[in-house]
Amino acid sequence: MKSPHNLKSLFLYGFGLLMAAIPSDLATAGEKPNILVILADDLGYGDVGFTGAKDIRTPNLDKLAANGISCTNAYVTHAYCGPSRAGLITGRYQARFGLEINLTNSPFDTHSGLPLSEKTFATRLKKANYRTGIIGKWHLGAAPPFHPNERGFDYFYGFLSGGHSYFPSSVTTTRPLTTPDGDPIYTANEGSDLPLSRNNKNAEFEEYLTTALSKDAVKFVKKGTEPFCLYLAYNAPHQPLQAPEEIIAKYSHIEDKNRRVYAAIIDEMDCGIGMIVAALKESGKFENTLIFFLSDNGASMKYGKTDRENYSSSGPFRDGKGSMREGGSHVPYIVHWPAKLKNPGKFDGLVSSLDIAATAVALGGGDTSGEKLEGVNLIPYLTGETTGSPHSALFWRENNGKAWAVRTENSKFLMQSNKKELYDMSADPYEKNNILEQQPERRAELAKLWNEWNAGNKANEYLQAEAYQRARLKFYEDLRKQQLEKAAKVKPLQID
Ligand SMILES: [Ca+2]
Repeated sequence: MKSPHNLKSLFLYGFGLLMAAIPSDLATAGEKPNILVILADDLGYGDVGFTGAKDIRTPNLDKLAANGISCTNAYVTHAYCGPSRAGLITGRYQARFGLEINLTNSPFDTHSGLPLSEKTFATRLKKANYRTGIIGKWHLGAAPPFHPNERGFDYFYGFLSGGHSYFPSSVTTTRPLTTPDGDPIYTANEGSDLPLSRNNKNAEFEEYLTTALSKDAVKFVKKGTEPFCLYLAYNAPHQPLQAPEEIIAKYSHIEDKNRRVYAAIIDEMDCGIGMIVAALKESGKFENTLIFFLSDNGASMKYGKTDRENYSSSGPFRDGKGSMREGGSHVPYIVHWPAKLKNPGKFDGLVSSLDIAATAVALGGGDTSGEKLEGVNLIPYLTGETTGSPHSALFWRENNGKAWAVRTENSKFLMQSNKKELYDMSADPYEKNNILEQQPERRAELAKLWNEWNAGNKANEYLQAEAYQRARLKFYEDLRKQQLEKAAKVKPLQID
């Protein structure tokens, strides 16, 4: 800032300093915004109206995008579920605390969950008297110490595992370990057919899951007058491909049967979001509720192949879930807050899922103790008060660096399947022309940024859920075999 040269500017300068000294939370004293974070699961970049979908209808999301800010260069911190959620909920790169895999869904594994050294944004806001809730998918450890109620959430309705079936009829309380043919079942989604929970108890589950979650969110946002923070983590449109017949019928114009169901799953999520918006309006809370909407990773498709696992679309981007290319982590991202974001539009600076915690904690006057938040309060950027990009660079690292990426506003350098790629993101945002050989200086600059970032990271400390479950089932199988062998050797008992 230049120093003032006359009396008038001195006055303005002094006034500016005074204003700058007032924390943003005091500026809205008594009116802290409600925070609503809506997370979709495996939603493809191109599968909502506001990012270009023509065959899937999302009028409620499109309205939020049109009346809020649609961030066009927004990313999650990992190209698949668990680590992405760990980054989002803590506001810190998950490699800082060694979490680079999907955690086990086992309620008996007290060693696998979001590290207790980390604080969630709910923990931080709860200290500022927010009423906090999570509805939907947790996926950050299923054993008691990691339960959402222990991680800053006053309220929980949903499931602890990485996925869930959509219809109540799929729920079972028996846990088959083999198929009817006797093949062992090793599934990463163990828990997907368990009953839903409300806090620590089994809860009702009587209708299509997305609708049940939306209705519960409606109740949550309507309740009370204190500020709330709700993390609504839909499992939609993650597999399994299940949707109500009457919604699927709305998509008869889609030829592909699977995409028709996929469209219906998204449709039902959009309807739910419409219900929640209506509830916020009815209770007079809509104006001062800051809504984020994004997906936890890109479109679910078989990596490196063109066939799409759930018939989702990454829009213009290459690849999908799991990839270091744009389709893996470049996500639809809305920020909507009528009270403050008065000029709707698009924002093209680099935005991260890490920014949700930073923004919420800054606005809510939340607790900032403990590990440092790595995101940025987006609001000054979105109002235009601050110009430029919230981040100069964003980083990715998978499985101790077997794949990695760094993106600046103009460039991206990545490695996966042992191949490196370099792109000019200004001229080539869809990563079509690898310029690795032509631009060694650009490559060196990006490598330097990534190495500096990575110096603060830890090696992954956890076992991938599927590997963990396979080992666990084998452990029980082996014990069982030993016991059967032992039993076979026991001589018939004779009493006298
Ligand atoms: Ca996901």
